[in-house]
Amino acid sequence: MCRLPFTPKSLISLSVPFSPLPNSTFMAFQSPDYLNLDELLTEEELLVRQTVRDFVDNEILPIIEHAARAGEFPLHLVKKMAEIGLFGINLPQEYGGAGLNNVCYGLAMQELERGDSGIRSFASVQSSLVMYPIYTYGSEEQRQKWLPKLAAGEAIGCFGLTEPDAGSNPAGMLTNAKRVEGGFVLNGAKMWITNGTLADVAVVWAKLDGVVRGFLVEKGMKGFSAPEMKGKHSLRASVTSELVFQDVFLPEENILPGVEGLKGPLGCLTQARFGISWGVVGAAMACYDSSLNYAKSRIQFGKPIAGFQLTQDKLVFMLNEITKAQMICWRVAKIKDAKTLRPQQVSLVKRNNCEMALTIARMSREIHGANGILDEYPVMRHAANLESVKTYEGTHEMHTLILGQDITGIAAFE
Ligand code: TGC
Ligand code: FAD
Repeated sequence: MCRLPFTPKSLISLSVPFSPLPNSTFMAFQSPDYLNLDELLTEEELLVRQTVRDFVDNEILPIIEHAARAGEFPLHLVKKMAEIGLFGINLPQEYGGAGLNNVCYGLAMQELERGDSGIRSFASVQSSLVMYPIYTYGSEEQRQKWLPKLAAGEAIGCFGLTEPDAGSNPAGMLTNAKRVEGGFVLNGAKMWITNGTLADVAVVWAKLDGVVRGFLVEKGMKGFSAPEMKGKHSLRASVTSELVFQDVFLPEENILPGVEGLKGPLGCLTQARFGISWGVVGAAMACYDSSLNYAKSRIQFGKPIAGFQLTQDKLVFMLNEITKAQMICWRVAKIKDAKTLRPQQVSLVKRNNCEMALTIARMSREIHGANGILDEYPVMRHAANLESVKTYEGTHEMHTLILGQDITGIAAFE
């Protein structure tokens, strides 16, 4: 049964462990829609967006600055996100997903990231990087064991691809598995893994006889640890971890049987990059909304700064870029729903939209002047977060090279 949409009222009564900040961003959010793009959305899609928008207003915005300042992921949100169906939105209902289309998935990510990139990251990883590979490459037993729990927020997952010496080039990974009686022994380390310390199950990519394979590593397995990485200035409300494997024994049933080679993890990245492309539009919208309100109320030289041509130039640039980003997101979702999407098309949107959102966040900080560095406004948090979002799931340069290869036929990675 599809749980989206929920009744927003039911959420208002839920308690929050962080005390809410009096936040100027709490002014009712005005979603920019200059070209009436809402006319392209179905009633169901609009309802999903409104549902997640209400969730962000009621549950995320009141506590997010505290969480980011404390450097803590607000764990109490996991069950609530599950209650409104945010995990596995576009996966089949038989395993606990919401069975909705990719426009719904994108709009949900957009709204979540209007709240915070770290919260969207949690949902992206759970849905696209953990539930997706278990659904797509897993055995029926693996699906039954993990998908309903992950959808319900009763289990948390993470995705381990990046290593200390293999970031943009995952083919260079050193983590390896060896066959032993009854299963495999895993050795190696992963780094920069979202949700790692929290995870009950880690989807880990390692070489078996020189070929990349996916393994399910479970919390508590002997020889497996997941220390949290500290000291981030970005995505502070998200847990980022190392994964360390020292002779970890994995039973035979913990290998993902349905895929071999780098196309396994890269196929998951296509799903997550799609969600990110929408997500960053939400962060950009938050910055634009705050900038417009601020510019209209901040008086200098006897008039609102919104009345200066240089400020208007910035605001128009923001609106223009957001409008283009909304349009390419919608189009890519339609191609994805038609099942004709090529990964390179996702690279175009991820590359464009991350760059767009980061530029807008920086510009928004300028419009807010000194106030822009305060956590009374969301812009510095978004700007800092977007530095990570532009880097993970393939850096801007990697997506340039993917597209360069696609249009010229010549690879320029090496
Ligand atoms: P290459 O030879 O190009 O490809 C190997 C095989 O994979 C296929 N393939 C894809 N399949 C599905 N989706 C994609 N996006 C695909 N890209 C490639 C390809 O057709 C081939 O298949 P086959 O059948 O011929 O074997 O591989 P390469 O080693 O040359 O690598 C290419 C490159 C550099 C583009 C790739 O390695 C890459 O994308 N690097 C960037 C690494 C990256 O994005 N890492 C992300 C880590 S996870 C993360 O950041 C999560 S953050 C989560 C959060 O908090 O939100
Ligand atoms: P490098 O690959 O070392 O690149 C450094 C610089 O060199 C970049 O600018 C890059 O574009 C450039 N460069 C590299 N190669 C080339 C080339 N051939 N041509 C031109 N320029 C090049 N990974 C996971 O597996 N799971 C996760 O859950 C996860 N979560 C993350 C969360 C956060 C907060 C962050 C910051 C990262 C996360 N990552 C995760 C890792 C992320 O995917 C990598 O950081 C990213 O792929 C880049 O790798 P790197 O940092 O090693 O940079």
